[in-house]
Amino acid sequence: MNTKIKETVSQDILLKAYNHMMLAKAMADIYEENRSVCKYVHSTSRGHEAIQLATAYHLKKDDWVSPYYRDESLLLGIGFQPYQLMLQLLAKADDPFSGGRSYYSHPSSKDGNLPKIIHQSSATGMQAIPTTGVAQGLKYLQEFNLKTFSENPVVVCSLGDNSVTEGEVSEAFQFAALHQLPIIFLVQDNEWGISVTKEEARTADAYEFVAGFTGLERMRIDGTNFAEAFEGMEKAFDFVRNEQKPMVVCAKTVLIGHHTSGVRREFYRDEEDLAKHRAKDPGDILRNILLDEGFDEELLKQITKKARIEAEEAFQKAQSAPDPSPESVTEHVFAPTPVTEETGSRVPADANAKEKIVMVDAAIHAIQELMYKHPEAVLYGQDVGARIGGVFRETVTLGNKFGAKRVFNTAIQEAYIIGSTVGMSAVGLKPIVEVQFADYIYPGINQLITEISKSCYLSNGKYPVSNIIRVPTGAYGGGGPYHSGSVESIISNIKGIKVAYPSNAADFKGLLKAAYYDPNPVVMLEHKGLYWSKVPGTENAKTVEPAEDYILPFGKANIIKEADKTETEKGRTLVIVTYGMGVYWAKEAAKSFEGRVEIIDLRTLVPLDEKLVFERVKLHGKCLVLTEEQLNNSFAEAFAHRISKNCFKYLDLPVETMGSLDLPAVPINLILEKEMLPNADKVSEKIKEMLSH
Ligand SMILES: Cc1ncc(C[n+]2csc(CCOP(=O)(O)OP(=O)(O)O)c2C)c(N)n1
Ligand SMILES: [Mg+2]
Repeated sequence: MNTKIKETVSQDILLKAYNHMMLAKAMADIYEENRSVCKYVHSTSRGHEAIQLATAYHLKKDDWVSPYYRDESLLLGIGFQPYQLMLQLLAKADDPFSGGRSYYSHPSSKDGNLPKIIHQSSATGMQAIPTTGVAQGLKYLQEFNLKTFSENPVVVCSLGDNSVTEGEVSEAFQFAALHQLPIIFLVQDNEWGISVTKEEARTADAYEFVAGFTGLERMRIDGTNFAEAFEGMEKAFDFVRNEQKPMVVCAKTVLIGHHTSGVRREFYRDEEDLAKHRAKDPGDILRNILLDEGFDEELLKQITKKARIEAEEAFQKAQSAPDPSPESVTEHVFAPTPVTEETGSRVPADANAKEKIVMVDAAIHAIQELMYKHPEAVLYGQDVGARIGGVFRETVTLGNKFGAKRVFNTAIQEAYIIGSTVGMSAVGLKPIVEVQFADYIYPGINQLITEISKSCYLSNGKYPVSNIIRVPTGAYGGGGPYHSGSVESIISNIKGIKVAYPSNAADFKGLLKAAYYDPNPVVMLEHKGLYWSKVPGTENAKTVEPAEDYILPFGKANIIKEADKTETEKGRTLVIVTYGMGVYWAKEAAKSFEGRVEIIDLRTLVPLDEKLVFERVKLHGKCLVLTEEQLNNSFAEAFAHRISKNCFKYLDLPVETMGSLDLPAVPINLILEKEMLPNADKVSEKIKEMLSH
């Protein structure tokens, strides 16, 4: 008898684990025996069962967990039924996680009785930042008493050994350590990353690797021995739950199954390696523990038999479950927003409000009003804190007003800044974050595409990510190649993200309010040249400040300047469709063509007010789409094509486009910059050419 085990792990738990292990094994066997039925790629947990169950049994309903794609045992352990998991295996309509959209063991759950699970992508390591964002959010909820928990919640982020070498994982470790977040990073180390060996991938395992992250506790566990793993995880959970501090648990496991159903072990593993791994089968180890504990061999046989029957029945039932309907394919790209109408006072009646404000102040005032009203609003990014209030002073005064817990600086970690909003949003907070320059959004684009944009769709509507990502953008006179770029084509090409591009203070304030109440992710592109109307010709970016209640829905373009009706009737007018700085170039250029130019400011690029644009293009028969971006393969070109297709019969000319020269960057020299970018004169030339047809 192993008294040590008896003291710490009850026999009930040992038996429960054996049941679950046999169930996981039976499921894996059945999938292998039915490869033609299980046609979608899947991984199983064979070899990893012990550490996964040991983790699962410590998770409580207020906890959060991000299971890895190999974590089916963890899912069984927290209470999902084989039938539910198999619905995802076979991509059926009732798959509780994704409605038949994602792979096996890619869960997301809001079930009130179980630990919560945010959307899980397949990108190895990329879950570390969103999951750390959950821990960041839970800490904030508790600090501000926005939610009370009977026990401190714990977050678990499950990772494979090979995913730890991804750069983003270090951003998560860094943030969790620095802010002392209640998270366990569970690394399941089977020493393989598909066919890449540990020798090819790393100089140290996760335990050694994290030694330099001061404040990140660490522990090693034999993840194949359930009793040891249970004891270890008990310590880890106790520590994180009570101390509210982060920890890395490095659990050694073996890989007994295939990497996936498609990438099979015999492709890259020899018998010697397989035998070494099989010798530590967690099922066999637990069986021996149970026999040591005095359990009857016959009982263990019965458990195995029962598990097989249960798994077979679930598999039969799952096969006959209905497939998703074809129409469901377009559901849940976005969650519905409550903001659909322009409401409130854009131009308040009182005299004081008559003074015009610059766009950057509209941003600050809008955020301030929101933060006073909503304690769940949090603002963070590089240099946005009280000390400087943003390198463009675009958050100035906010740090002092709301304190360092609600407005704070981060390290230079664009992936973390953007990706953490997934977790913050999941726990009910509203993160407003900032990337310092559009040119530096690229390290964060992975999170935007891989995690944020797909979360609502692949969780079948359960986890839309509600955030605002502020991105100062565009050229403003000698800013140079890494501080003048535009990114709207890249951002608006990501499905599942909304994109605003305001051109003046009033629009900015109204759109920021709409973004706040929108349950979906929003990128606010904020032109640096318009922030203070310092660039000549942009004075009209200043407006009277709308009242606090003013809100401007996305997807409503604005006719900034109308053409003369009589000129239009004669077929002598054109419409310029533009946004951001383009609005001011167009306005200036239009001055030389009195009554003959209409200007539409799109205000948001996603959603896009195609209806208004098509209507006006049909009326004028001539259209120029004007952008600051390099033109080839741009948003502007794509939109011009859609305008052509929809308005073809009404056009006098092909839809024209104008943008920057197709160069890799905006050069710093002012002469070169001017040569590259559009301006009012260039637009004027274009108008002349188009109107002369
Ligand atoms: C970002 C990313 N790159 C590559 C892949 C393809 N891929 C899937 S699993 C895997 C190996 C992961 O190894 P590890 O994290 O150790 O997990 P294990 O399969 O060993 O449990 C790779 C490279 C991916 N899913 N995501
Ligand atoms: Mg591995």
